[in-house]
Amino acid sequence: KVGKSMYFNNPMWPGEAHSLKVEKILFKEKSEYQEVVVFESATYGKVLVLDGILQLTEKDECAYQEMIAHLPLCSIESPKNVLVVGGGDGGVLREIARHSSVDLIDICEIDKMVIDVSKKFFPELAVGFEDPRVHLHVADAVEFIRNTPKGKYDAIIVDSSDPVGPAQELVERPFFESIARALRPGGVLCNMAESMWLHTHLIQDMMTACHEIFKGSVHYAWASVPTYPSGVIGFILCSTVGPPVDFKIPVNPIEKVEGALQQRELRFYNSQMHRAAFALPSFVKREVSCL
Ligand code: AAT
Repeated sequence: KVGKSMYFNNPMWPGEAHSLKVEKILFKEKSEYQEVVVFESATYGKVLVLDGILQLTEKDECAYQEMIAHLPLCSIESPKNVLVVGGGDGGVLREIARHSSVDLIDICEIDKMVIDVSKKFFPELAVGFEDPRVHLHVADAVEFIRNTPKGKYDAIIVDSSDPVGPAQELVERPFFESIARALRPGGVLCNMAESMWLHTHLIQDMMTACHEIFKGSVHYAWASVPTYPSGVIGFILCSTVGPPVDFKIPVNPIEKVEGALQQRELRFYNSQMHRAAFALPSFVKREVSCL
């Protein structure tokens, strides 16, 4: 409501709601897939909401986008071909573009309205689309990955919404199987993987599937993002069989990149944060069996 707060409650986090004070609603429309809302908040800048779930705020988007992009890309030498699933706001593209070794950045986002809205209201994220290496595919990622040639990508980043609505299939086995096929030997996946405080069962299911499908390494990492439910977000990092990948050691540190691509300073990611992201609380180690 205008002048009041917007509450975010969802069956994904029953019994709790999160809220931000609304200064002004800037956009509200239903796309073919979901309800898209943008509002100006009192303390976190502009906010993007899809189907009543907060996707990003201007204040803390850096933490999520920088970590989901640089955790995988700094873990391998000279990544060249990268695919983003979801991520229609462009923030992850902006981060990938910092890597000068990258030649091709494909993005597969299902909802054109998210892209248009980001270009209008979130230019600091949508700037990612301006990089000439970016190729946009407006399509369902499940279909897109199924039709991707085997071994095409060095890295795939799944920046998708929570598994309700159009992203439901993105946490299921067949999707992980087609991702593993689309990666080259020793290629890497970084998948948004919810909150360790709220979703240990979902994390367990995703980790089990990934262990069976990706025969290289599989790890869980996390970062603080204050406006996501419970204030943290996790990532599953996997590699396919091939040259071994030790995700905990950033062999391709981003700090060494200089010049135009670094015009916007990194706000959250650095090599220490990379290493720290893999340290897990004892209860998570106990409750998620394959960590
Ligand atoms: N960059 C941070 C915001 C996101 S956006 C997630 C995107 O995934 C949305 O734009 C949505 O339209 C897109 N998406 C959902 N399903 C599909 C699909 N099947 N194929 C392609 N794109 C899809 C993520 C925020 C995470 C929130 C954590 N609580």
